[in-house]
Amino acid sequence: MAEPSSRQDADDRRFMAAARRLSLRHVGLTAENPSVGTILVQGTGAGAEVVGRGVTALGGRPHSERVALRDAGTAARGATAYVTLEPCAHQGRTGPCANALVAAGVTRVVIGAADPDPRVNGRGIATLRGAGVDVRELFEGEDAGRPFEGFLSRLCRGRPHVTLKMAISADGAVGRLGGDRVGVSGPIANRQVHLMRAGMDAIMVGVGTAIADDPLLTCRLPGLEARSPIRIVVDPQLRLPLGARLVQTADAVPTLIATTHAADAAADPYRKAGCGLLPLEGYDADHLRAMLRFMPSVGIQTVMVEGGPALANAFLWAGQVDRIVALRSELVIGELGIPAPAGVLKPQGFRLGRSERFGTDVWTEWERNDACSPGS
Ligand code: AOF
Ligand code: ZN
Repeated sequence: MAEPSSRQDADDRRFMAAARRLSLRHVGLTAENPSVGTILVQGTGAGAEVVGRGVTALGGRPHSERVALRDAGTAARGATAYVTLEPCAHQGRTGPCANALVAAGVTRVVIGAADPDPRVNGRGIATLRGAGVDVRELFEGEDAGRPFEGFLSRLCRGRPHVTLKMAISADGAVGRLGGDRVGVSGPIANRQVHLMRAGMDAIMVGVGTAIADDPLLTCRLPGLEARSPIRIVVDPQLRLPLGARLVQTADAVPTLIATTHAADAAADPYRKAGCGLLPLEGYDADHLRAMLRFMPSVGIQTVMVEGGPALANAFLWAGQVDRIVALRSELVIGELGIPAPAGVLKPQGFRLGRSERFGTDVWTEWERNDACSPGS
């Protein structure tokens, strides 16, 4: 394979970035399948023309390549395909995408990430190369695997991708003891949190937070209400009141309770109210890991842990956090402040990722050092 010229390299990065943006449209809406983007381009440089676009369809099928090929029709012949994940090589409900690209006459394929699915895992690339297609593996960039990090985590670690989000006051607190709920972060940052919720399969809180705050944990952005993720309350001893808003709205928004009493009669009233029960053997690191390993079987590949500090600490201790989102506000809570976990204030084993300002709050992301790689 020849090294790409600098003109070609610039085209490749430009169109891969475009394919990645396109793939974001269906994040969280393709079931266990990753949301992939494909862009078909004729020509290069100033003469480059996009002739087809595709994103993995709602529910996960058809795959993005097929959507893009259909969009392009005969214009796919001689085109370059930019695909954010290695085209598949297996006979699923539709034929392999690698073969479909070859059959359509695509002559060059630029791939944004390897597919660790054992049915693919390099076979898509081998099929393309075997048919004489020029393949470039462009497995780089901060965000290469981000649109399908849940899928990568399921395959590489056998558990969902876990984001721990905590809002922290200027004096290092996450709330106030006793009294009323304090809004640590402001309205602009809170809307970003709702947007993040919309892209998650599940959102999780500990029972202490569920009792203290009586939260709804839904996405309440106009037009995105239907994107509320599954809500999970970690409640080993079933302390969540049946009158809690989470239980009361379980018919409308899927709600799971992770408890050691999942199979007991004590869980029946929750079941009757529409909650699902997740088996949890206990509250130590091994039990949390086992709970997470169970989640992909119920369609959960991404989880946001929203607190409180006890659950956050349990996840950090168990080494089950992939991204920390620390939201620092200017609020001062004072002496009744509940201290933020040290592992969130000074993350160990994480590197600094994105940082943004929303209103007066600073949103900082930390990425696990040994994150699942899109190139493996
Ligand atoms: C692609 N393009 O847009 C996506 C792919 O059950 P199936 O047959 O739909 O296959 C699911 C697997 O296909 C999934 O685990 C992942 O490896 C790949 N997803 N592949 O060529 C796509 N979404
Ligand atoms: Zn495919």
